[in-house]
Amino acid sequence: MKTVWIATGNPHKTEEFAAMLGDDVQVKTLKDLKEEPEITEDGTSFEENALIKARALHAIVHEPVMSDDSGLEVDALDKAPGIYSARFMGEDTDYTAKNNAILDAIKDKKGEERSARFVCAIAWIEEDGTEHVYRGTMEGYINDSIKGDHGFGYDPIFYYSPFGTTSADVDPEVKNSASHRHNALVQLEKDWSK
Ligand code: ITT
Repeated sequence: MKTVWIATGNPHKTEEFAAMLGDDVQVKTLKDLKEEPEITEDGTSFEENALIKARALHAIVHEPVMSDDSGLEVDALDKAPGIYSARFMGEDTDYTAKNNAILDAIKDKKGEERSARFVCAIAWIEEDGTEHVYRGTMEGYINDSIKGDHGFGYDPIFYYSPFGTTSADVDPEVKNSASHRHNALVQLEKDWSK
């Protein structure tokens, strides 16, 4: 059975990769290493950070590696939190506080002024070191309140028009069929199955 490593500690991401790669691929993550490497995400773009994570793991396992760097861009906040989405207000701050801070920061903005998007860069490094990077987005708005119990992170404040509600307020399969991660994975899948 083929093994693909995912350079992540985030179980939500691992689940989406595993579903896309199918049953004949064994998925391993940073959690399967004897010791997790310290990875400093000091790139200036989602793509750079995705490559930093994938290269760090590829240097250890020398097998195919994939990684995901993602986040929320709020246009009224100059695209913040962007690549700092996980670190915004501190890694250990809960998402109710982070989401409320964003709602508060743009409370005077209306309609189109509340535009935002989820962005996902996925890196794939083949066993021989060949590198690929893909970008997927999901365009929406910041809702006027927290809504929904599914998903993770910023889903409860991300209004997606085709859903008519937030990405936390629909079943995970529904979100995953339209998400930024899905849109990047679809591109990877085309090259993967070549
Ligand atoms: P790894 O680096 O270990 O993969 P991470 O969660 O730290 O996991 P990132 O550095 O890529 O990942 O940060 C992404 C953050 O962006 C994530 O923690 C969420 O806050 C947000 N985010 C990304 N995708 C999201 C989604 O589908 N729904 C809601 N929030 C999302």
